[in-house]
Amino acid sequence: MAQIKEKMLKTISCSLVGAAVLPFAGCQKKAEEARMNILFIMCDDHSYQTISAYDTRFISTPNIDRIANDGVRFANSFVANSLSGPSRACMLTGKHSHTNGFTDNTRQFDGTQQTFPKLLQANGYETAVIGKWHLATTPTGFDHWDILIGQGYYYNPVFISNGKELQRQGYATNITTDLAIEWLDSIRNQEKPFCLLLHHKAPHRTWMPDTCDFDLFSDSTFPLPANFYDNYEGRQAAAAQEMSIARDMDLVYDLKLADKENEIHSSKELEAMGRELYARMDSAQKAAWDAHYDKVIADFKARGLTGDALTEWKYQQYMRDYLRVITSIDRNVGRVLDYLEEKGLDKNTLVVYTSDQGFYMGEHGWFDKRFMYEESFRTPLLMRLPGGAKGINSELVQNIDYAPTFLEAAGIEIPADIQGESLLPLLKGEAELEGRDALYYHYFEYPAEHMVKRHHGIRTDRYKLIHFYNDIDVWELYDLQNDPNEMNNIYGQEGTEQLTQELKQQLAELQKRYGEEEYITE
Ligand code: SGN
Ligand code: CA
Repeated sequence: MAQIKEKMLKTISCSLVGAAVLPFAGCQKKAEEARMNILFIMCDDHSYQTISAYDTRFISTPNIDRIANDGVRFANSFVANSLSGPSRACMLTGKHSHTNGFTDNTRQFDGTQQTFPKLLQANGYETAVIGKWHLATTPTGFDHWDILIGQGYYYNPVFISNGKELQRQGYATNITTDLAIEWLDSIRNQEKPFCLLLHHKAPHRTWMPDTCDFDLFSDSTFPLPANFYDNYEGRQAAAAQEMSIARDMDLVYDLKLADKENEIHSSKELEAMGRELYARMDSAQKAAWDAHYDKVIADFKARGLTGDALTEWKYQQYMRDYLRVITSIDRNVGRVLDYLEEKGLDKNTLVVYTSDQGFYMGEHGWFDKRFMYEESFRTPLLMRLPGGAKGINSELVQNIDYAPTFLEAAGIEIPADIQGESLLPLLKGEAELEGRDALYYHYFEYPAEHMVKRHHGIRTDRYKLIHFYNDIDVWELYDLQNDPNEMNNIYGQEGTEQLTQELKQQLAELQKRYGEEEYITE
C-alpha cells in the first residue's frame, strides 16, 4: 500500500509540474492515462449465444456490439466458478473462490478484504455500484451504492440506496440504467476519475420482459440445439442434475402460465412464486402483461401438448422471453454508451461488458449454469479501451483477470496476492498473457437447487479434465477439438493415459498455485 501511495503522489506531482512547464509533457501523459474512467457493465446470466458479436443465430444486439466493434471481443473468456455471488467475489478480489472465501451463494462476502474498488477509491477514484450485488454483506469500497436486495425483482424492485431501503416503480433494467446515468451526471464528484459497476439483474430467471417488448419474437421459431435430447451417457453428474427444460422448467413460474381460471398447475411452490411475481405488478403493468400472456395461455390450452411436443413448446417460450429481456438490456446499454459520447467521456473511459457466467440455451436440454461445460464455464467479455486495440482476442482469460486489468488501467500497482493477470496489454494490442496455458475451475454449491455436483477441473486450449467429487468420485475428459459439445467422455479410454496423467499433473500444479492443495486428488 505504501508503494501504491508513493506512486500516486508521484503521478499527481508530475501532472502539476507538467501542466506548467512543457518539457514534462511525458509525465502529463502518464497522469492522463492514470485517470482512465472505468464503466463495468455486467448482466446476470447473459449467454454469449445471445450477443450478436458472438453468435448471430438468435438475436441482434447492436448496442452491446458497439463495444465489441470499437474494442476487443474475447473469444475465450471464462469464469472461475459459474454462479453469481462466487463470480462477483472473484471479480472484486481477482482471486479464486477458495481464497476469497465466497465459495457459494449461501456465503457472506468478507468486505474487509482487499478489492479493486477499495484500491481505486484509496487512489483517488470515485466509486459506485448500482444494481445487483448479491454478496449478502454491505458493499465496501464504494462512495455510492444503490443495490437490489438479493436477486431483486424485474418489476417495481426494492433497492438499498446507501443504506436506505426503497421501492422504485418500473422495470429493473430501465431503473438501474436511470440510476447509473443520474450518478454519472449529477451525483459523483466530477473532479475525480470514476469507476462505476453497473450490474443488471436481467436476464436472470424468470426472464420477465419489459411491457414494451412482449410482442417481439412471438412469430419466431428457434432451432433446437443438436444435443437438446442428450441422454447423458457416460456422464453421471450430468444425468443427476435438476435443470432440464423438459422436467424442471416450471409452466407457471418460468413460462408465465398463471391462468385466471386456475386450471394450469405445476410445482406447488414454484406456482405460488409465479403468481406472487404477477401480483407485484401495478394495474397498468398487469394489463400489458395480460394482453400478451392471456393469448399465450389460451393457445397453450388449445394445443393440449404432451411429451416432446410439450418440451419443445417450453423451449420456444423460454427463448422468446429470454430474448425479449436481452432486447431491453441492449437498448439500455445503448443509452449509457450514448451518454458517454454526449459528454465526451467515451474518450477516457474503459467500457467493459460481461456476465457473471454463461447460460444454457437448451444445450444438453438445459437452462441454468454451474457446470464446467462450455456454455456455462464461458462468459461474454467485451472491453473497449479508448485508443486501444480492436478485434478478436483468443487468449484464455478468466474473471479473476478483471481486477488487475482495472488497477493497471488506473495506473495502480497490482498487489502481489492477486491471482489474475492484467488484460491491459491485450487491450493495447501489445502482448500475449504470460504463463496462461490453462484455466482452473471450482464449483462448490452442492447439495443445492439444480443439484449440480461439486467439481473442479482444468481446461487447456484443446482439452478439459473435470473431477466431480463429494458424494461421487467421477472424472471426465473431453477433446474439445473433436467433441465441442462435450458429449463423449473419453476418460479411461485406451490411448488417453498419458494425456490424462499430464492434465492431472497440471491440475495439481494449478491447485497448488491457487492455494487449493487440500483439493488435490489422484
Ligand atoms: C435462484 C434461481 C436458480 C438459480 C440461482 C442462482 N431460482 O435461486 O434457478 O440457479 O438463483 O443464480 S429462482 O427460483 O429463485 O429463480 S445466480 O446467478 O444468482 O447464482
Ligand atoms: Ca448469474
